[in-house]
Amino acid sequence: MAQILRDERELRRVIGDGESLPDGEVEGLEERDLIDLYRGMVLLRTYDERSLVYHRQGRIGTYAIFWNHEAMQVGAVYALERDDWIFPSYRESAIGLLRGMPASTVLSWWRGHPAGWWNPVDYNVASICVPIGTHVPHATGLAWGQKLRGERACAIAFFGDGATSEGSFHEGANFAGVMKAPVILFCNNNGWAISTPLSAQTAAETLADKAAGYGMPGVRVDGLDVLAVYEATREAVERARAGEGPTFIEAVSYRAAPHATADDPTAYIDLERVEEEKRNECLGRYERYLQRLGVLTDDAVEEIRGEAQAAMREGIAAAEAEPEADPELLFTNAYVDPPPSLTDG
Ligand SMILES: Cc1ncc(C[n+]2csc(CCOP(=O)(O)OP(=O)(O)O)c2C)c(N)n1
Ligand SMILES: [Mg+2]
Repeated sequence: MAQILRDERELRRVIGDGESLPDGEVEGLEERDLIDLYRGMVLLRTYDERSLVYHRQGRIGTYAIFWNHEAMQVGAVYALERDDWIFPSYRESAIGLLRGMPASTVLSWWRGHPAGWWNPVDYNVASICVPIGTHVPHATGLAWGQKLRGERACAIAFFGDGATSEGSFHEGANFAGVMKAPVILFCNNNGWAISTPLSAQTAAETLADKAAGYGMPGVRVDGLDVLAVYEATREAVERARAGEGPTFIEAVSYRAAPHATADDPTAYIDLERVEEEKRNECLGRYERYLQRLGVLTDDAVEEIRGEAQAAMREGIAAAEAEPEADPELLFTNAYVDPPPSLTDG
C-alpha cells in the first residue's frame, strides 16, 4: 500500500529512499509486473534521450522532452487494459509505444510526416493533442459513449498543470462528473506551463482540490514514483468500471528538462532545484528500488536497455526511409469545397 506523507499534503508514495523513508509494495504486482514496468520506463527514457539527439542532428523537428515524466506515463498505462482509451498531449507523444506502436510512427510525427498519424482504433490511443486541454472533453465523451453502450472500457486523458486553467478542462471535467463518465483525468503537474510557474497558474492550494467542484475524488501522488502512480490509477480504473464515475489524479513533479527543444529555461527556472530533481529522477529511483528488492540483475538491465536502443535505431531508420510527403496532402482533408486560391493554377 502507498503511504501518505504528512508534510506533503496527501502525496502518495510507495518507493522509499533507501534510508529513512521505507519501501512499500503494491498488492497484486508480481515480479514479472515490476520488470514490465521497468521495461516500459527504459523504452520511454531511451525514446526521449535519443529524440533529443535526433533533434540536435536535424533529423526531427521541435520536440517536447518528457524526461522524468516516464513514471507517470508507464505507471498509469500499466493500470489500464488494452481496450481502454488513452488521450495523450504532446508531453505523452510516445505513449503509444507502450501499446506496441513502432517508434518510427512517433518519430515521423515529430518529423511532420503523414506516416506519424495512426488510426486511433489500432491502439486505442487518440491523436497527440497539442492545443492545451481540448482532448479532455474528447476523452470524457468517448468514455461516456462506452458507458452508454454498456462497454467495460474506460478512458484516460493526460494533461499538464497549465491545462487546468483552460476552459476545455473545466467543461470536460464538469461533464464527466455530471454524466459519471468512466474517465480518469490525469494531471501531470510538473510545476511549469512553459515559463509560467504553478503559483501564477492557480490560487488553489493543490490542483487535486479542483476535483471537489466537479463531484469527483482528487488524488495526489508522487509523479516520480511509478508504483504509486500505478496504484492510484488502478483505483481510479476500478471506480470507473464500477460505475462510480471519474477521478482526478494530480501527479506531482518538478520539470527537470526544458519545456521543449525551442525553450531555454535558464531564463526562469530554479536551476538548483532542477539539479536536485535530476539526482532523484524516476527511472534511477525505480531501478534502485528493484535492486533493493533483489529482482533486477545487471544482465536484465543490459538486455532491456539494448532492446530499447535497437527499437530506436530501427525507428529512425524506418522514419527516414519514408518517401517524401506530397505537400498537397496538407489540403487533402481540410476543405469539402476547396477555395479557388487552392485549386486554380
Ligand atoms: C490552447 C493553447 N494555448 C496555448 C498553447 C501554447 N502552449 C503550448 S505548451 C503550453 C504550456 C502547457 O503547460 P502544461 O499544461 O503545464 O503542460 P506541460 O507542457 O508542462 O506538460 C502552452 C501555453 C497551446 N498549445 N494551446
Ligand atoms: Mg506543466
